[in-house]
Amino acid sequence: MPTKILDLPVTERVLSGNRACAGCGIGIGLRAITKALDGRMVMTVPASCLTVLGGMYPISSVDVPWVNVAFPSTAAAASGLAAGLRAMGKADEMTVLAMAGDGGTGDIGIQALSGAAERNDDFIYLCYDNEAYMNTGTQRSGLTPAGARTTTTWSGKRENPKDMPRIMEAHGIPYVASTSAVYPTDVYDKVAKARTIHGLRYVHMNVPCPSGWGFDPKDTVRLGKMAVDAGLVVLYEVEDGVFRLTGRSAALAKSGKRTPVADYIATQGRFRGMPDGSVDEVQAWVDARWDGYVRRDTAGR
Ligand SMILES: Cc1ncc(C[n+]2csc(CCOP(=O)(O)OP(=O)(O)O)c2C)c(N)n1
Ligand code: SF4
Ligand SMILES: [Mg+2]
Repeated sequence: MPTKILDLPVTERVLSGNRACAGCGIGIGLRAITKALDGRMVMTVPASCLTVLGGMYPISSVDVPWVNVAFPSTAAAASGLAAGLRAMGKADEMTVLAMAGDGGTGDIGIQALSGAAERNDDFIYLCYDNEAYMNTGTQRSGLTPAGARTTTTWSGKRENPKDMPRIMEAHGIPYVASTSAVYPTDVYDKVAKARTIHGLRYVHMNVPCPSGWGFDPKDTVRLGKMAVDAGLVVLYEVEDGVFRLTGRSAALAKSGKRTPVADYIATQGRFRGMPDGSVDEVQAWVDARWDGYVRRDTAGR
C-alpha cells in the first residue's frame, strides 16, 4: 500500500533557514528522502543548487552527514564511502546517498556513475532534475527539455532530453525509479524501497525550479503536478527488470486523461514564444514515449 502523507515520519532532517530560492522544489523532495532513510545515511553532493541549499560550513540546514565533492566525482566518492562502510561491517546500518543535479548526473558525472553501476556498487544515486544548470544561472544540460530557453539556448533548445533512467536501466542494476518532488509520498516509498536493496539503485526526481523556469514560487507544486498530468514526467519503477507505473501516472494510464503539453508549456517563461510546430513535436514525442510506458506496464501485470 502506498504511504499516505499523514503517515510520513515526523522527524525533520531538512531544517528551516536553508539557502535555496523561495519555492524551490529540492527541499520538498529532500525532506521525503531523509525521512525514508531515517537519517541513517551519508550523502555525497557535487557543486549544485543542493550545496547552496545545504549552506556553508560550519552552518548547515540539513541534519545528516554530507560530503561536498568535485563536480564529476559524486558517484566515485559514494563508491568509496560504500566500500568503507562494508569494511567496517556497517553496510546494513547506513545508506550512502549520492545526490546530484541533472547536469552533474547526465553530463559531467555520468562516467563515474556508469562505472559504479557496471560494478553494481552499493549506494543509492538520486538525480534531482531541475532541467538545467541552475546554480550557475540556467545553462542548458543534456536533460533540458526541447523548447526551453536558457542562457545557452537563447531561441529554445532543439533536442529532447536524455532519458537517464533508461540509460541506468540498461546497466542491469536492481532498482530504477522515476518520481517527482511534488509527490512526496511517491518519493518516500521509492527511496524506502531502494533502502532495502543492495547494489546500485537509481532514482530520478523531477524538481520544479521557479527561478530557472520562470514561474511564481507559489506554483511549484501545481506546476510539478501539471508536468505529470501531461506525461512529461512519469512516475514509475523498475524492480529487477519489472516495470510498473505508480501513483498519479498509474491513475492516468487507467483514465486515459492526460492533459495537453501546450497547457503546461503556457505556464512558464522559459517556453515563451515557442512556435506551435515545436509544441506539436514535443506532444508527439511525449505521446510515443507514454505509449511505450503503458505497454510495458500492462506487459508486467
Ligand atoms: C568541473 C566543474 N565545472 C563547472 C563547475 C561550475 N558549476 C557549479 S554548479 C554548476 C551547475 C550544476 O548544474 P546541475 O548539476 O544541474 O545542478 P543545479 O545547479 O541545477 O542544481 C556548474 C556548471 C564546477 N563547479 N566544476
Ligand atoms: S535556482 Fe531553482 S533549483 Fe536552484 S535553488 Fe533556486 S529554485 Fe531551487
Ligand atoms: Mg540542474
